[in-house]
Amino acid sequence: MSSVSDAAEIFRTVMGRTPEGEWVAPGRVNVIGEHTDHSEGLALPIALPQRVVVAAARRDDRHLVIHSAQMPDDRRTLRLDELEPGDASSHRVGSGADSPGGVDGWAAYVAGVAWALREAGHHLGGVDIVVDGDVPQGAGLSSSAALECATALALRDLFSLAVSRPELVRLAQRAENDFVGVPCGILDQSASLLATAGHALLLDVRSQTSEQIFFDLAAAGLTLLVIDTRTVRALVDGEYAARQQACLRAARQLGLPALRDATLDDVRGLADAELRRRARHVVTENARVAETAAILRGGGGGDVRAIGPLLTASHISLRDDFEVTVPQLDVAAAAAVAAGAYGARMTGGGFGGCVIALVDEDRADQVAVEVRREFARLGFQPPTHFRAVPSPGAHRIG
Ligand code: GAF
Repeated sequence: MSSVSDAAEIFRTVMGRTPEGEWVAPGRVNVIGEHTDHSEGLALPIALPQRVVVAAARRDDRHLVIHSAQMPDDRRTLRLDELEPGDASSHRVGSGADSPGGVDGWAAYVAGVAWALREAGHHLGGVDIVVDGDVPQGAGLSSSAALECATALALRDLFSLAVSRPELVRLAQRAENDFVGVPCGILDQSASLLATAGHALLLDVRSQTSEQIFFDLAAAGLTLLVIDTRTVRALVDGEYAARQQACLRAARQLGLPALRDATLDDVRGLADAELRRRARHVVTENARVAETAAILRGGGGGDVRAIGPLLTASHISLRDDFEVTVPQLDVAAAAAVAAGAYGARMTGGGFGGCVIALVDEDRADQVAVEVRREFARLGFQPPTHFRAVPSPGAHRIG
């Protein structure tokens, strides 16, 4: 994979001119608050240093030309005015080598943002876009949201659109929900556009407000280890939607607007055992986010290590109540804790992807080695790891 700083150079090569600018948007890990966003709840993500970069320049016509450094043979040329969700072939220009496919796969995330902006009444023109990046794909680190958010910021700046970041968050989510067809909540786009360096973003989905909470693990001699189990995950396979629907159903049966409003007493009153488990996860997870935020703000005597047990409790709840883990995630979390992590949990939508572990900085590599050893013992493919440093949200770099 090429370095993200190559995007402008690739643009010059493939588009034959200089881009007007470059914009980056990060992937994320969610520290805690999983599967709460679709119940109007709380979440606490950080932005990662891994990011998507978009180099772009306006065109004289109304075409959207998109090239990906990762998929160089898959350049798309689309008609801006004909972008519509659901019909992958209708917006192609011609049928030559320039337009080998409709808006499916990676290009739909870019085209979807243009569509969502257009639908919201913003005036766009044609644009050449080159996409590059180093957010691992399919690892639950929000490479898709990063692509949407970098595109959104680029289009806003290029066409001087009067649209705030919170509006861009909603438009990027709309692109994913209604154009790409993935029923995600608003967590990932919020993290990518609203997070700031050195902070975790406390997101309150109901009130659509957020708070930057100082998150300086290094000062406490700690680090957040990300262990990529390299198990495939996809939100499109129906399990995500099934969980979302279960939460809506549980809220409806309780006569509440959303599970955000439920108490554990309410949950006990649900007749169906599976719905009870799903709802219990959401209710307890929201409480864990609030507790984590209080500790990080200094309410726990200032010791960040105190969030460890909350992370582990979150994982257990996602495993037993929400049932979105897979053996690799469970093994990685348990092995990290056994190796000395203060707490560990899966992060993201689940069904594969990554685990985060709160560890002493000087133990981090050893914890990774021990997780790897446990994977080898069980015949799982070797995991990879890196340290998550709370990084800036989407911004222009050139
Ligand atoms: C995925 C979704 F895209 C988010 O909206 C969120 O629901 C997350 O899974 C689970 O917390 O990343």
